[in-house]
Amino acid sequence: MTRRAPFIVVEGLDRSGKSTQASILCDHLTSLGLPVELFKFPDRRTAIGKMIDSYLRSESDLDDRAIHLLFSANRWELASTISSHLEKGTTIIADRYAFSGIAFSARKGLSYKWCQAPDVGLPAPDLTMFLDIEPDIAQARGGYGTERYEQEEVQRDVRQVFERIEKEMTHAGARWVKIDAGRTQKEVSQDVWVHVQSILDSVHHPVGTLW
Ligand code: T5A
Ligand code: NA
Repeated sequence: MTRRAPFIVVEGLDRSGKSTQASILCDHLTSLGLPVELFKFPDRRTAIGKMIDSYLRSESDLDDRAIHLLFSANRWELASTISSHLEKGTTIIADRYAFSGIAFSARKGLSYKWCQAPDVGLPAPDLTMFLDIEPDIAQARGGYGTERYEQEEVQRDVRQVFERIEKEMTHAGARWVKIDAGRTQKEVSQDVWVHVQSILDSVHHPVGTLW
């Protein structure tokens, strides 16, 4: 039987370097001959993703609950693809996941439990790496400020919700690590690799589910 592959999530505040690190990790695993697929949430290419993209670029407005459900639906669109890849031995890296969904919606005042509900049953990651950064350092990086949530005070609130998520996930036995993302790309990617290596051989059947 093919060994089930790990599901790795990279989370963090805006401009913490998630896409950069997810892609370095993907290249590293590929160079070792391991099959790997990179997913990015939101996936702006699907019909639902196009609505999300328009909302994020402030080209359209949506009720807070409606946009929350769209972000979740955008993950459900890919849920069975993720599970079947994992079962066939392909490692999945997700650049953001359901944790971003809770963090960005709960900061608007929606209840934490309500925010969790639509993602119940999604494939659960084997490892979540939270790239932590001071919002003012993130702001100094390229491109900040062009999209809806890219404001320092929003990011500070979001960071607080992520702290609650970390506590709850850790309490529930999930593997959640916080990485200081305010350092150089190389320092961060070295830490990422240490954490990934630590789970590569300890992934069990079947794929778990949130929450
Ligand atoms: N959202 C998302 C929700 O509200 N609900 C949800 O359910 C989900 C999934 C879009 C927004 O959607 C919200 C959260 C977001 O506000 P997105 O498409 O992931 O999410 O946003 P992006 O704009 O693509 O990505 P980010 O802004 O979050 O950036 P990354 O991926 O964290 O950072 P990255 O790697 O692109 O790097 C940013 C810049 O910094 C440089 C890079 O070269 C780049 O210029 N950089 C570094 N500079 C110095 N030192 C380092 N170590 C660096 N690493 C990268
Ligand atoms: Na990104």
